[in-house]
Amino acid sequence: MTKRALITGLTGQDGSYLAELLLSKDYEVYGLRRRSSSFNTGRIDHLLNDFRHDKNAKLFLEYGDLADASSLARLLYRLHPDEIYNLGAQSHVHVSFEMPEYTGDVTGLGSVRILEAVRESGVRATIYQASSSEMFGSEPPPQNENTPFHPRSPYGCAKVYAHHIAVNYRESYGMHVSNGILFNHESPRRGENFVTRKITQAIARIHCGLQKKLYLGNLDAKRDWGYAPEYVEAMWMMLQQDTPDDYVIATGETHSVREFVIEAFAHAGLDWEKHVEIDPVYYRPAEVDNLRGDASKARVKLGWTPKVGFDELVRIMVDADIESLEERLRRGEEYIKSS
Ligand code: NAP
Ligand code: G4F
Repeated sequence: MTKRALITGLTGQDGSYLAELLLSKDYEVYGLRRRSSSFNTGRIDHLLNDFRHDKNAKLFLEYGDLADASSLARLLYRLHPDEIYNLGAQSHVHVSFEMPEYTGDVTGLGSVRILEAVRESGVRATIYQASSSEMFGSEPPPQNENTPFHPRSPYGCAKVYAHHIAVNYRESYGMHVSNGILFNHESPRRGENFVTRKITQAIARIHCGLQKKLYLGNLDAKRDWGYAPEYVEAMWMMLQQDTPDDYVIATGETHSVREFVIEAFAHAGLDWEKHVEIDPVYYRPAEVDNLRGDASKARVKLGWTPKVGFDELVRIMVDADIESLEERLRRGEEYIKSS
């Protein structure tokens, strides 16, 4: 029988790749869409177009919001999904310092609203909660499932709450809820204000003569960066297990922001030192200095291993941004901006 999945955060980076994965497995996919004054479906328009005017459509968008419990409950009663992926969040760490309460509401309480809607409706779904390596904060690497949490941002604190409440619902009500503690994962669909994509988009603009300078914050922070399409496979694998559990998903390698900059500019044949400047506006009140995950448990129990390494990830992102900008310029869509 066709399986039905509900994804919150469908319009984000991970939601779009997960939808592709589930559609390729013949799922019926329902996604939460926030009301917005402008279109927010750019990452999934190619999928929606596939189903335009198709009576056998398998991808559906539903208005709702993680801050609005009644919209979530209504969806659960109506859809009865087999699998729920809670990916929706105010996911930007720096922004969370400016909007701590909102971040706590959506990223933290949003998870308990989903869990309560499942419990109240009696839907027997397996549930994925998007936990984060940001929860480890200042704990030294390598971080695994037994590493204590020491969040360093309102976002990290909200994710710790969401993580613990997921475990609590598993233990209290026997619900099949799994936490994926994912380390940073990137792609050409990464949000434009996360550091990797900010760098690769700027490189494309510099390459095309539209920009001269790129302003960044802390170049010394280290992250364990993987490739997003591989990480959504791990989410799906978690929900196919007989018993729910928590898993770290990571590459096991760490690189500084400076290394990402050097590698990315070199790939485009540019001298980074001529273009990159530091602007303290991008420093955070508290920083997470060094993340490197140990995903042994996922390798053994799920059979999940990452394939795309750091250099390849950088190349994929730089090439995609240059190609996409050149195409837009050919079509005359890009207007000249200088920085
Ligand atoms: P993203 O690109 O920022 O996408 C976030 C999604 O959440 C978007 O679809 C967004 O909708 C939606 N959203 C925001 N506020 C919402 C609200 N109030 N109600 C409903 N939906 C809302 O994030 P991502 O990189 O795909 O990450 C997916 C999840 O994994 C997030 O929970 C993130 O915190 C977590 N995570 C990410 C990483 C990573 O490295 N990418 C690592 C660990 C954990 P709009 O499109 O309308 O903005
Ligand atoms: O790309 P970032 O904004 O990602 P960050 O803070 O690691 O958070 C991402 O990964 C988490 C998993 O660990 C997710 F849970 C979260 O949702 C998000 O996807 O920043 C990476 C590093 C930071 O140390 C930051 O200080 O890059 C440094 N950085 C330096 N200059 C910058 C900049 N970050 C941003 N966004 N913009 C800069 O100009």
